[in-house]
Amino acid sequence: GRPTLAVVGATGAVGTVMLEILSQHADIWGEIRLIASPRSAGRKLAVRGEQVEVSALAEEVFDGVDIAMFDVPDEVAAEWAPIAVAKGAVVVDNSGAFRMDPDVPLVVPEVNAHAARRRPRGIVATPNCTTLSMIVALGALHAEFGLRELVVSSYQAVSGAGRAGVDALRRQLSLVAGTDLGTRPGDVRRAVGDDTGPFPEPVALNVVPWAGSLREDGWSSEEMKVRDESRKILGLPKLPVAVTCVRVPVLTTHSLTVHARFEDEVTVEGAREILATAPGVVLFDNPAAGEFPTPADVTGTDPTWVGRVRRALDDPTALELFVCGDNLRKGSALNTTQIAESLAAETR
Ligand code: 11C
Repeated sequence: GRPTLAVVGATGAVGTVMLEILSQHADIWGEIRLIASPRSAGRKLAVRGEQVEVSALAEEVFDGVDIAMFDVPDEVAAEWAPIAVAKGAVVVDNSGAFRMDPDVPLVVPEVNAHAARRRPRGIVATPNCTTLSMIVALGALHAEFGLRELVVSSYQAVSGAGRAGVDALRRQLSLVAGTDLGTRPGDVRRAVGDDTGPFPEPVALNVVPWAGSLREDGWSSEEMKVRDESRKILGLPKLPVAVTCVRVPVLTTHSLTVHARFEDEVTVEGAREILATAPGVVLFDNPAAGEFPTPADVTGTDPTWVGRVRRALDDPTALELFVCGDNLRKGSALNTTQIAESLAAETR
């Protein structure tokens, strides 16, 4: 029979998109079991056109499960993924708990699908949404040109911080809408008030150079993830990576500016050819016609969109790119689902 799938964290921002994607790929799974915190147990959610009741996370919900997709906080994944594995499931985990474990592959199917085969802990990890929003395009360029260095800035959507992030921006937008706020010192901050949700500063009418928690020497956890995860996925453990992560008032779709340096001289024509043909990448780059990717167009789509492809003016081995990816689709739910579906194909 067809394999049984568990979706752990089914009610979150990413879980919701997982259920949409599962509904579009209806013929892969037998039973789909929805699991969430006890707070959400008993709720009914639509998947494949049917209402399915959400079960509370507990050992017995993994009985008979072949594959479990997890989208829960790190500490919940750290505790419960091994329990699901002990019950016989393979876990595809979207948290940060296992990504850098040498015995857990960190997989982006377009870049390193083969890595999923060696999974001694029974867990396959899927990267952070910021890493994922650029890595398919960079993987394609790396395969051809050999990546030597990355310098990246992100423009991250609030849904990266889940429903709480979306709620915070919506609430703040309603507080500043239709005003002339933004012209006097501190006026946006006063209008938004002290409750800035999961962000350290107001995010409406603002740009916040921070995501995640404080790490050593002033780096943020999000910046360290982009560096560590990119190195692991690309198999370049010493790749120099400089990252600045920035939150912007966008609901969905992370954007990044990328300066990528390669082994030898590159041409824009060569890069465009690779990007135009790489699976999972859309080249949308015609500034003369006003064509470059923006979150307004990218949201709700699957690929990584690339525009503004230029050769660095002062370094013939480097390219400048602007990249956008839907952080809830390829950035998390879609990548997780793709991995789970390839594992399902193995079990047949
Ligand atoms: C954000 N990328 O946009 C983060 C959230 O390691 O999966 C995802 C954190 C993670 O806030």
